[in-house]
Amino acid sequence: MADIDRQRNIAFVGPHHAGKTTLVEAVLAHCGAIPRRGSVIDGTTVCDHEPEDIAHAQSTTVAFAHCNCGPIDATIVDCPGFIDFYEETKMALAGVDAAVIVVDADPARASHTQNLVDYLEARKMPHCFVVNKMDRPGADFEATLEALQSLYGRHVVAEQWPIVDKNKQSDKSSGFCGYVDLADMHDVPPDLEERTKRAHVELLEAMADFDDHLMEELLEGVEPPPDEVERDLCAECSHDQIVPVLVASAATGEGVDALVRAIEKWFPSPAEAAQVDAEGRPIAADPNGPVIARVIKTSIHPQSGKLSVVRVLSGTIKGDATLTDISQGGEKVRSGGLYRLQGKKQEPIPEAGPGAIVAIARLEAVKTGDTLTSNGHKVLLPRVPLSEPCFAIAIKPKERIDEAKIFQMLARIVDEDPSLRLARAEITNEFLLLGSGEQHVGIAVERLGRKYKVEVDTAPPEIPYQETITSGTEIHSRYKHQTGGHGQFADVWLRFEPRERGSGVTFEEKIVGGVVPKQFFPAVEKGVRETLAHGPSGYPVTDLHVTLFDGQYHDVDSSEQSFKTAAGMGVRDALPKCHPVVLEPIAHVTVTVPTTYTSTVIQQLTGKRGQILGMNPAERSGYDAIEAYVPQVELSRYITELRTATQGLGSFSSRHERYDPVPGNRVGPKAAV
Ligand SMILES: Nc1nc2c(ncn2[C@@H]2O[C@H](COP(=O)(O)OP(=O)(O)OP(=O)(O)O)[C@@H](O)[C@H]2O)c(=O)[nH]1
Ligand SMILES: [Mg+2]
Repeated sequence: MADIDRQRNIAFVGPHHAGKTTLVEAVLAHCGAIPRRGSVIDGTTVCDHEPEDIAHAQSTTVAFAHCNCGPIDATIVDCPGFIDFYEETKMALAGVDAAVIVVDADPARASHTQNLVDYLEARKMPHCFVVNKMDRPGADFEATLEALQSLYGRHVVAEQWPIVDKNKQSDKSSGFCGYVDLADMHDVPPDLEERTKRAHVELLEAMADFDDHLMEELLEGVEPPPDEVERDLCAECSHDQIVPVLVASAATGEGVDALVRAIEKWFPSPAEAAQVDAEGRPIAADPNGPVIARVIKTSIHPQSGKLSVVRVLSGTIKGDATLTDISQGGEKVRSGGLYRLQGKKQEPIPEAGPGAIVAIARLEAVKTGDTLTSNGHKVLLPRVPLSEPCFAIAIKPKERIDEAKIFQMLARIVDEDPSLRLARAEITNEFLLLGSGEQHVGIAVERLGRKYKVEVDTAPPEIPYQETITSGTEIHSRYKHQTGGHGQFADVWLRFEPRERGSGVTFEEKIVGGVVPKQFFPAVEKGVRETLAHGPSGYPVTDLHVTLFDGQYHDVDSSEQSFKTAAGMGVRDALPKCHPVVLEPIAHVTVTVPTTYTSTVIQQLTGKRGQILGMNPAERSGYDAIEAYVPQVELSRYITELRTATQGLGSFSSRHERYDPVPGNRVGPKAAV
């Protein structure tokens, strides 16, 4: 068998805590890649190796492992299930040829995989389900299977049926002790004969939808020979026609042997999995062709530097290769070593051919998602569509250290994870870290502390309130100060008028007869504008027109400074007389949810003082897009609340729309905020 035919690249994906990392551990142990299984709780697994994974007893980033399953050389990508890390999972999926979706044996959680299934189906990526935690009391395979089928269609079909030993049932165990293979139907326990027979027929019927010969056999009542069933199953699974459902307990290891066989038989090798470039042109998996590789993950070690995990599509990369980063304008980059990853362990290898997932050291300019080629070969791979960040925190250094330094360190954290973003907030000028959720940015801040010893305080971003006036006034302001020699004198009359919302501050002078000399106009304007930066409640004042229309000066004592001071005093006097109000930013929000959650979301938005603009079927079928105006202050934790209310399936985007007066002027003065 050629090298490439022996390879399998599989992602383990699925909802948070379904047991992916534990199952990968069980597969590695079963295949002899590790001497014994570690545990997530003890922080001893191959894949949850980052300190943040261990601290939280969950995966916080994708991890890579490999093992030999019989003749097969499998690279397994263990993806984090927590929804905040979904963007990373999408990047990693761009490097594999098939996915194992691990789910809990609990029908109520079946819908948690909706996003993933839609994503895989849209890419026609072969996948199977593993119903895990079958050892748990109350584990319900049949109900879980039904839930999966009703959500994802009848081509999702059981390939195994769990065997439960009633004598082994306890308050700690369901008694799960094995499975019936529904393709070959060997050794069926008598009490399962009837149920598994039905399941066997369901499997064949689902497969027959894609196989005329099998359909004929079924119609004629002929039982197809087991090897034909096996062959069809492989063909249909590897073409993403059939989605087999398996059973397992990652905790006991039961079912892991069958999963390993499934990986070997049902999933395509890199040679069979079609790859295309950004223009849809096929890429041949040719070891002697030009190198074409995609960066699917970046990690940065403060001492040893950058490690870029790439999936090679074509060509052979050597340990000291010079590559071209097509995504970075053709920059030449030199490999600082080639490794295969077993969790955190880096195993040096001399070269990597098509189909390989390998780590390349010290490609400093290279980012996740980039296309690397040899000899400037101009091919660009399709970009993975990442969602815009929907959660932000403000970052403040704990100690008074250089902000530029923190920015630099954070930029390295963002370099590792392209779904994070750094920004400077308008108006408040705060330093923001944006990401896919509270945990996503929280873990990034933990990483910053650990890797670069930078401690920062975090807080919800300040709301950029503003103030405005609702009525006008005229004010007389005189500044006069006598100190020994030179005095200071300025006298101004200012008119204040409200302006349309969003029109900002305008200033004009209407001085007649030179009562205030021209050279002092800019000083008056400066005094006005500077003082308007902090209104009666402390927020910037906007949407008003100020006119300098009269005044007096003194030949000797008047100066720019005295006019500036007089103008500032005038503003301070005038504003409280103009019925000032606080303005809050209002966002235009679009929430996308499965239609079953539409009314829940509308209620939620209304509770947030939202004004519903309408709802329409979203681009994605079965989903609604609800549009509303919502005060920004109500949105700071909205993504978390939305996900809680929609089993993680809701998402939203928002943009600044306008400023509105805060009802009842309920916002406290800035100093108290
Ligand atoms: N009883 C039982 N517990 C399991 C099984 N598989 C995993 N667990 C436990 O479930 C918890 C979550 O397991 P993980 O392997 O971390 O799950 P995961 O899917 O990798 O979680 P994330 O990466 O955080 O999404 C751990 O406490 C495991 O010990 C199983 O088959 N049976
Ligand atoms: Mg995990």
